Amino acid sequence: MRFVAFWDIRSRIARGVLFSILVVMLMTTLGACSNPFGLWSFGRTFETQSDDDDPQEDPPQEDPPPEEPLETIGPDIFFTDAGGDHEFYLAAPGGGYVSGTVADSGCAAVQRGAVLFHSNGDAFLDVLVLCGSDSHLVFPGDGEGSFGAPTTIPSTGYVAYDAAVANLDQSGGADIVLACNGSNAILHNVAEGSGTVTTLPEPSSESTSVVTADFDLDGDTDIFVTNRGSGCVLYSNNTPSLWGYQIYSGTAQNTDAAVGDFDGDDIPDVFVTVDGGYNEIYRSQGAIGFNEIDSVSLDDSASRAVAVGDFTEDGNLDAYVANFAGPNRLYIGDGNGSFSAVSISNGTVNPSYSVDVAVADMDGDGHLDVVLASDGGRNQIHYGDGTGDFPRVVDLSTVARSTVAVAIGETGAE
Ligand SMILES: [Ca+2]
Ligand SMILES: [Ca+2]
Ligand SMILES: [Ca+2]
Ligand SMILES: [Ca+2]
Repeated sequence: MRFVAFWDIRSRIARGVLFSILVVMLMTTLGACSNPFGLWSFGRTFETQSDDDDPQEDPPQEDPPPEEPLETIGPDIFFTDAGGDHEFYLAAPGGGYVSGTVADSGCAAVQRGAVLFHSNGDAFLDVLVLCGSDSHLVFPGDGEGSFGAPTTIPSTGYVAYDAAVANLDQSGGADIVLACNGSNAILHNVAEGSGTVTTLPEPSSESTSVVTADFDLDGDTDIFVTNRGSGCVLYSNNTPSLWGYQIYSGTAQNTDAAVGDFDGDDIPDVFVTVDGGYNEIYRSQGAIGFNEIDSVSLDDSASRAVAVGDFTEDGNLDAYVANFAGPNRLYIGDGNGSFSAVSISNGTVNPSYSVDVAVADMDGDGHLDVVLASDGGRNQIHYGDGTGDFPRVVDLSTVARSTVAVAIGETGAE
């Protein structure tokens, strides 16, 4: 047993020595490697060391992108004020408006018209303010929201209540049509300073507004005037200075007009507002003039102005009517010359007193909005939602105004 035990012991010793030798050999072999476990930690450590400890390896810091100038949204707004402090709202970058006033100390009897047009050959829109029977004022815009000292254009001697700009004589630049209490007139090539005046045939008095279009489809621009003293008048253009006219037997007390093809025959028609009666549609048949005058369905009280557009986004023109008394009204066109009317709230601040209206997408959301001029309330924007409703109302002026007209346009460089 001892012998067996001796060899057993030696055998155990031998196995222990052999195991030790193997371990030493293994450690020696492993020691030849840098660090077998470092293969796992290498990557992590590299990344960390590279980011934290070695600035030479930092990726270059990119400069922030240069700031793009914020685009303005929507046109600028000019309100003509009977008190002579006209309001101007310059569309601000990114939305909203910056307000200013254009003092008018030289206009004794500010009338309704507000017209933005190019009067002096530069790239910026200027504004025409009508001054009764005195010389009218043209404030030159600088494209940045300021208007310089006014120049004048001569009066024809009659009180001018409205104006429109068009190239009526097919020569030079813009001509101005004046709707007057007295003879209506064309001032030719105002920007060129021609000074030529054409007096239009005067079949009526108390003209209140004027619009232009090629109503008889002969290729030149004709004139349509509303009157308080009679029905409306179509002046047919027989250039350069001969003008025929036709007076229509529609309701008197007409206050404003807006042009659109309401019945889909590609001939321009006219929506006419009436102060204290049914508003009317004059439907042109082309060469033979307006052979149909239709009253629209509701009797608005004191309709003062109208602007047209497809507020319901169904492809048919609608008409937004500004009423001095009672709520404004949206006349929803059916595309065949007929309308159904819905009342529009003027908002909580300005329940009434609307005297003029302009239409555009003022906030760039794709839906038409209206800018309302108020004589006795605050001037406002009513933002449309594309269904014929105007759920968002924003006051522009902070106090009640004595506004008589509104004009909108891009007054900056074009
Ligand atoms: Ca014509
Ligand atoms: Ca038509
Ligand atoms: Ca529509
Ligand atoms: Ca809009």
